[in-house]
Amino acid sequence: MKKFIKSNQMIVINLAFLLGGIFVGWFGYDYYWEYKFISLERSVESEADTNQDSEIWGGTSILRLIEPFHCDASSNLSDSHSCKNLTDNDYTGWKDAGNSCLDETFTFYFDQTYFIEFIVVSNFEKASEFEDVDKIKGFTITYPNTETETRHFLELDNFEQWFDINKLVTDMNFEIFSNYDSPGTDICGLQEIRFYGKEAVQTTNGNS
Ligand SMILES: [Ca+2]
Ligand SMILES: [Ca+2]
Repeated sequence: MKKFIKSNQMIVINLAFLLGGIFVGWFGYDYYWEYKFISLERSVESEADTNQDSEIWGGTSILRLIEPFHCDASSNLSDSHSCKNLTDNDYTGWKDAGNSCLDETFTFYFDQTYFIEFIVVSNFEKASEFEDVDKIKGFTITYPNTETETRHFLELDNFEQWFDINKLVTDMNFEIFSNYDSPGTDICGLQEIRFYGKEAVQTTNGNS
């Protein structure tokens, strides 16, 4: 072995440098990415802190599904088609008493004030039910405690449709002003409205 090293001294030295280089390079690369990852984590953390400070409402609470405790509808086809079906997370839905949805309203009441970020509205998901009813097209939402009104339109499909709200809400009133009219029926329906938001906790915003 000694004889081999001696006679191939240059090759052995070069080989040693080469292996050493690969070793240093490998660990250096690892260390570099670990460093990048930790820096990234820190910057995300500090950004989250900044966001929390700048949010006046809902700064400490978590975005979640908010369920209204009560609703009223201007009409419903029967007790088994009431507006309660709009928030039961099931295929059941609300159906009106035969006005093709025009001028129909429903109001949802919450147990306290929430910061509602967005709502998700679904027509009947089951194709047979979807085909059977008139569908909502244009609707306004009013917020009785603020007298604000927003205007929205549903697409004619049975996928979930999202609408930004970003308002403090204690109750919400929906009024339908246009529809997608299916031939052969005057009954209009909707499967679900889900509300996502946070508890409206006013943070001290660093002023305490
Ligand atoms: Ca439902
Ligand atoms: Ca119709």
